[in-house]
Amino acid sequence: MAIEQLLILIKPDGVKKSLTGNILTKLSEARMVIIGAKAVKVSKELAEQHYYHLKDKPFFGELVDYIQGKVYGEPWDRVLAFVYQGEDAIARMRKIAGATNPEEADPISIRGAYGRITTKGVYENVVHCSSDPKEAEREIKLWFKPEEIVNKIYPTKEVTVT
Ligand code: DAT
Repeated sequence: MAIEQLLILIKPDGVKKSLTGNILTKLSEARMVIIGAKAVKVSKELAEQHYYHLKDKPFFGELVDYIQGKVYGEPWDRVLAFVYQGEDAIARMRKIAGATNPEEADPISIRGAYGRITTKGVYENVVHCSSDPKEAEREIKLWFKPEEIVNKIYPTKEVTVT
């Protein structure tokens, strides 16, 4: 089994709804190690780079505004960013996060429990969760400087959580 790292973002809707504690509790069920954590006021450039793969979608502009927290304004216009590490971390964390569409997500997943679709059709799905190892590597580099990551043990050594 592979030791993986991934980026998790608690998006501005999660911050505004005071869901940080609930989300971290649900994620902790996977027994992963947090190796990076910070609050980020997201620039347009960072938002566009993060969602570059969706740039041709009709909802791209709204998505960029959403991750920047523009609809919420101060003091909710920020995300909480985490790098988690653990065995099969990506698949396991995506299961806890739930499907991208909050209306299709398992009701006990984070997105199923707390997400919604706005009247403009944007999925406000509370968290971002890297989808595969390549994306995870790109996203971690985009959101974190190397010195902000603690004990980066990649890809061979296992971390034991007791
Ligand atoms: P994920 O975040 O599950 O990896 P993604 O990268 O394809 O999914 O999508 C990024 C975000 O874009 C997602 O969190 C919500 C939004 N989104 C995706 N598909 C959408 C759609 N069809 N309509 C509205 N928003 C969508």
